[in-house]
Amino acid sequence: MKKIIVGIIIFIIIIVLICEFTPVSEVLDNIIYNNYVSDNGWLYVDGTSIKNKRNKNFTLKGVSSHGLQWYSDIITYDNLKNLKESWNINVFRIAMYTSENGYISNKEEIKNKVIEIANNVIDLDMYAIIDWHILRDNDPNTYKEDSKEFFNEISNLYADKPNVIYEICNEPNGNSISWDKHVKPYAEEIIPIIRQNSPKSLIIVGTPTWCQEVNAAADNRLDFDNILYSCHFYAGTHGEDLRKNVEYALSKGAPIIISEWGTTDMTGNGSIYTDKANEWIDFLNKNNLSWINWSFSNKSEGSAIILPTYTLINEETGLSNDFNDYLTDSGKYVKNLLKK
Ligand code: IDC
Repeated sequence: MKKIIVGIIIFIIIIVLICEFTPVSEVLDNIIYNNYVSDNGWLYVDGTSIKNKRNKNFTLKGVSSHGLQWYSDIITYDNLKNLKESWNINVFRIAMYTSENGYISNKEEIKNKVIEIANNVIDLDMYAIIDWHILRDNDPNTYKEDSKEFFNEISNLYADKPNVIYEICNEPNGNSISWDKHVKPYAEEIIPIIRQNSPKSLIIVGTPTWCQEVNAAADNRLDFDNILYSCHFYAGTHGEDLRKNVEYALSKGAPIIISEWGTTDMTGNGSIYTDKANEWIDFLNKNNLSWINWSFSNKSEGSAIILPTYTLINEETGLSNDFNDYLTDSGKYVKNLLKK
């Protein structure tokens, strides 16, 4: 009896201490509900915020795959479960490159990888972003017909899954590619196809100049609900100017998501910029922006989360099979952010 009373008192003290720092409703919410799809359901956009099915603000935080054509082997069910349990991610982004030997040149195999990973993410009760990862192909209209076909099939497959979020063009880029003339018209064709199958799904739309022109999107918004415009940054390259663009977009009422960011410069390689990344993270926290880090891969490059020495056959070699034992500087930094 005595033990129970002491236990209750300690519990109350802990709750009171937590409440000192966070609004009570938020604390209660975190105790009662989980941070995953079962308790948050279909997400929707309200003003510039993402909200859950209980109409509370919701933040997606997680990591992105590298190109599926190169680094999909390590995206196993066990590793995704590990990311959920030891990193607290609630979203995993599936980066399906269109060019560079990606989807366009190997449709069936790459599509099957997307489906396999998405199914695992869904089984694990997390959100999955299916990313049509344009990059070297500059203009989302380059493979527009393929995009229509792909999103029609995928949104039909996942029509009743609140887990799945569609990102319809990673990073439009190139001097001649503009929001008004290229990206917006493309989005106006793709969004209705997805929504016809899955009316409530969240859709992320990339902005020109590798997702830096959120201001252009904010000045000429899409006429659909539940759209997020994406901003991407690499801490070593992008700073105050890009944050100003985001602030401008938010001030105009455009909802923003950081669907990709890296701790390095924009090449994805080299050392990590901790101080500059910290400035960004403060900014994201202040504005309650959702983010996804690049990349969950073991490629030998600074932005990769895992060292190249990690492989899946370690059980046979007697070495650890837990990727947490092979984190790069970037991996350690990002894990720490997610654990907070
Ligand atoms: C980079 C990868 C690199 C790969 C290259 C292919 O890190 O290993 O060789 O793509 O083109 C982006 C892109 C993302 C880039 C990343 C780093 O969305 O695909 O990945 N980056 O350059 N935008 C800004 C940076």
